Amino acid sequence: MATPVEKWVEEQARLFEPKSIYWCDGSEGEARRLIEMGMREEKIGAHDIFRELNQKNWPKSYLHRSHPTDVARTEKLTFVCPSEKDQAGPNNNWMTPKEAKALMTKLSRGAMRGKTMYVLPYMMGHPDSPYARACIQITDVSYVAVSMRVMTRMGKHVLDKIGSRETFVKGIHSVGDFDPEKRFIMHFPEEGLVWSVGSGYGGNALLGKKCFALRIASWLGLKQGWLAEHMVIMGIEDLHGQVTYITAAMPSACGKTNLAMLESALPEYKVYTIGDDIAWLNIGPDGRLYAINAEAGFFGVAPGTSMKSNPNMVRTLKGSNFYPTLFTNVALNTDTNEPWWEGLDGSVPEHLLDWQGNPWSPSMGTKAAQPNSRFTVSLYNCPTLSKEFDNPQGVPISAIILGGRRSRLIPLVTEAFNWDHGVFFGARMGSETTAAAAGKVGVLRRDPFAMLPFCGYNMGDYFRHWINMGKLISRPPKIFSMNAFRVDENGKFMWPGFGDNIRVLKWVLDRVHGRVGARETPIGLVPKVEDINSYGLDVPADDLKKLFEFKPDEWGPELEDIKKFLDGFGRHIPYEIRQNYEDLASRVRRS
Ligand code: OXD
Ligand code: MN
Repeated sequence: MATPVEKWVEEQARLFEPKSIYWCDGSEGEARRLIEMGMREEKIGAHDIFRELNQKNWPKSYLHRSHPTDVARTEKLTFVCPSEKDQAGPNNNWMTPKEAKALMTKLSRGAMRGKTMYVLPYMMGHPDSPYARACIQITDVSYVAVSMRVMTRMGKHVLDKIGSRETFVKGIHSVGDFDPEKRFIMHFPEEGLVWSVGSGYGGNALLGKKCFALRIASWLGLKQGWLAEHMVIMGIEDLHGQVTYITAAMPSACGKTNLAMLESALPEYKVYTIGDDIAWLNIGPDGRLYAINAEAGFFGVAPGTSMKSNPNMVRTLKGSNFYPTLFTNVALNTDTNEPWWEGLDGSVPEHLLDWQGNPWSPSMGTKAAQPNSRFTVSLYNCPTLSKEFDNPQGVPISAIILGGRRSRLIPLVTEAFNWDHGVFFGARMGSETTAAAAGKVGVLRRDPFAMLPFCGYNMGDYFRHWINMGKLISRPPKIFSMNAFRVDENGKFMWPGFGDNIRVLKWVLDRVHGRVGARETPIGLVPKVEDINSYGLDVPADDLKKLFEFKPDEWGPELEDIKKFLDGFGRHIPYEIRQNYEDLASRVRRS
């Protein structure tokens, strides 16, 4: 008798009408076959799906060029569709589930004619973890099938795990004809279903990632008492040999991946990577907060990645891979058949094709690599991978860092007075925009907990959920805000960032373990300058002081803006957040 998964797949096949159905087993041989097919049989426009790159310098690496209109997440076309609009909140686009399904059915009918429908059984989280989820995605493009194999734990074992259960997570994906007018990413949280048509871009097409592990999972977390967060997970070994685990939330393209695998500027400190994008946080048997990485790969921004900014990522990409590594929309050095992007080490190669495959030279004034060009690479290839990565229980979290890109105002690091104050830090978080999402670059956007594009329900209720979680965790992590992007009067960054960020993390650890005091300001606790390890640091003493400066006049407009933003959630904003706002406003007034 057909299993629930088989029945569901047959139902999809009746709608999409593919020429064949291929069930992926997640094996290495299969990934090779899919890549071969992508190099020979499938195309997007004029381009093959995959092009083999220089295997000597970039083992198992392939280039993928997307449809030119399909280069980033499209938030305007992303909908969360619970039964009631109020459940989705002002932070999400919403349609009734009935309307959304009718639209998607229309767009999906016959959309795989002449194509293969790939069936991908995969886990988010380690298969033995009590927190992991078994999922099935269908797709009509080998690029997505291979990417999912890198980014998740894919294999036949998932089918055994689901067995006769009806409750697996469902993902329906078709690239359609890439028409942006017919592109929609729909979420049905009540059914654990994502339905995405018209885009092959990672955030829209690898449905285990943003769509399930953040939007749908955050909804599940609300119902079940856990948190699905847009966070790095890392361990930091201090000079005493003690490893402390932290998570950090930052909006897209704010250096989150660099932080996750930072090469420490302080030789007695070492960083171990567990994840760079998605943390699932559950209260463990001992009442502490435990984090697992829902993913098994990195889907990182290529431009700016270099031996200076992130040497461990360059090592990850160039390492001898077990899994394939995919480069999407980077430029190509035609002399050496190597990938290239702005910011990579060395000089600009002489003969380059841009991300769309056209001859390129610096005089053209355009970027050779698409600014949101990406790499997809296995975490198992990462030299700093923590030995706890595969621990099904996850790691206990001692600190949560909330970061962002703010040229003024926000100190390099600030500790919250308590959990609720920390949740307020998260609620008022903002960042200047980058190229990771379609839209204007460089404007301030409030992005609470870096979850605005990813929270699958009303964000006011999300703040309430965070406040409530604090009451349930017996030893809650300390909460900090961080901003490595403050500039001086001349617009120059005052903090070197990258490997020097370990100095900030060291202070965080010192606070967690009660080793140093702090200076109280109206916005929270900041370091005493002498407690920041400045051995070998190239920052003038005056700038160091300025990095922790609180300027009351700058906070007037900021407070107004925060109020306007929070008011948008109306009665959903918890009392504790309003109170923290009032307290901050009165401390600023008195200062
Ligand atoms: C990502 C994002 O791709 O946040 O991780 O946009
Ligand atoms: Mn992200």
